Amino acid sequence: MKNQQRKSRTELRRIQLDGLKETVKRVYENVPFYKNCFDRLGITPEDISSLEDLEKLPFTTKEDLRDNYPFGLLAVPMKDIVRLHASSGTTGKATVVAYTKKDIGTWAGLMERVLRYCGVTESDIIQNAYGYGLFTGGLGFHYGAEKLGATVVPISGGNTKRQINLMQDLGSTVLTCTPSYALHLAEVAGEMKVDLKKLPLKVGIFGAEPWSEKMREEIEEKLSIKAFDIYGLSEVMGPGVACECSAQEGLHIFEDHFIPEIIDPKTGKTLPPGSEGELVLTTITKEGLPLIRYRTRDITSLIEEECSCGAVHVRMKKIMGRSDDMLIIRGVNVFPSQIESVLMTIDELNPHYLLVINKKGTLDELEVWVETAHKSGDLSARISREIYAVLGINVKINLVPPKTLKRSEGKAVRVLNKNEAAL
Ligand code: DLL
Repeated sequence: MKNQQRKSRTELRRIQLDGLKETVKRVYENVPFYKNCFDRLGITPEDISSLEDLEKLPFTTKEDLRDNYPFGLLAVPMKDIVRLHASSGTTGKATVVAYTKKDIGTWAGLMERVLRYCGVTESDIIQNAYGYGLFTGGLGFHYGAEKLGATVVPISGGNTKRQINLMQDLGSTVLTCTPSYALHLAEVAGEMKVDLKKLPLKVGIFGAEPWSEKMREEIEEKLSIKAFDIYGLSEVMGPGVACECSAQEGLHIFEDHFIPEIIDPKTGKTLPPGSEGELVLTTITKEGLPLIRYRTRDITSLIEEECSCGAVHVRMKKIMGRSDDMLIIRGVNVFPSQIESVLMTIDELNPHYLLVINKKGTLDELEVWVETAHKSGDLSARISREIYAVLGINVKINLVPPKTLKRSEGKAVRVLNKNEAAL
């Protein structure tokens, strides 16, 4: 087994090198932006003769995509593009991503693989509650489900009561949506007196936003399912860049299509194996919008050891958050998902929270708004103690009645920066 895996990794590295060389040549010849970047660094495609040479190549950032909006980074003529998507872009202009027919086929193949990793078969009925439209979640899952031969219910996000009625009527066995929406569905089912545990639902595939292990437990308990984590981003493909296998000890990055690296987000230097840092991805099979060393801003680390599932693809740890979502509270770096982990250990709380940043003098103060059925001063003190014990920061707790905080149908908004809101 060990030998076999080593052989497969050698084979994988060969596939990666071929794909890398081809991609570098493709962008050099077809994308003026890359030609200019390479020329400035004095590199030509011939300089790439091993995977280690990847480090010589320039990074691509979201800024670069914005500067070349909408079609400046395409490596094929527009007539070869069959589909466009766009990433939401909460700040500034959205970015547009484009796919050739072959890219759509590759993506569907990756999503079929995701579904198989999560134990989904052609006999399953997949209720796809990711948003359909410019967001990649809905159509990404849709095409993968059809390629697998499962039955897909293209309900999209929202319409929560209808989701629950259909789930009962059709007997959906798989739910795909953001983890925050899965919790909202469970809550509304409760109001409708529908016992989700009695339904045939057995698997959920959740992603598009950070979610803690505690949130997984909560979802698995409330919906009586096994919950898998899926990762992806529009620029690189959409969902289907990485996903958990049955072992659920990290997400396998599909290395036959993407080469991962971990860098120090401040210096841009590649970090030693196992270090935590920013995930950088290079696409090696894409035609329409190939990207060299794309800086995802997502913080994780790679797990180099072999996985018990037998797959050769390297794993990454669950994404804690994005470097641009990281809060710095009195010098301590905190991701919203770390606060979520603490909140979800406290039985009296509902799994709905909002972090509010306030400037007090020159220092940032963090308020944690969280829902609870029982409002008591003692509880606030306890939560704040637990957060201090785990994260070493003092926060102000604001307990609010159930159903006060806004529910999400897609990606949840977890942080409100009052300093920015006031500008
Ligand atoms: O969210 C693609 C997707 C759809 C992934 C459905 C999974 C399921 P974007 O809208 O471009 O694409 O957002 C990408 O979302 O850089 C991460 O910051 C975050 N993200 C995606 N999946 C996860 C995850 C889709 N499993 C951005 N855990 C990424 C944590 C995630 N963050």
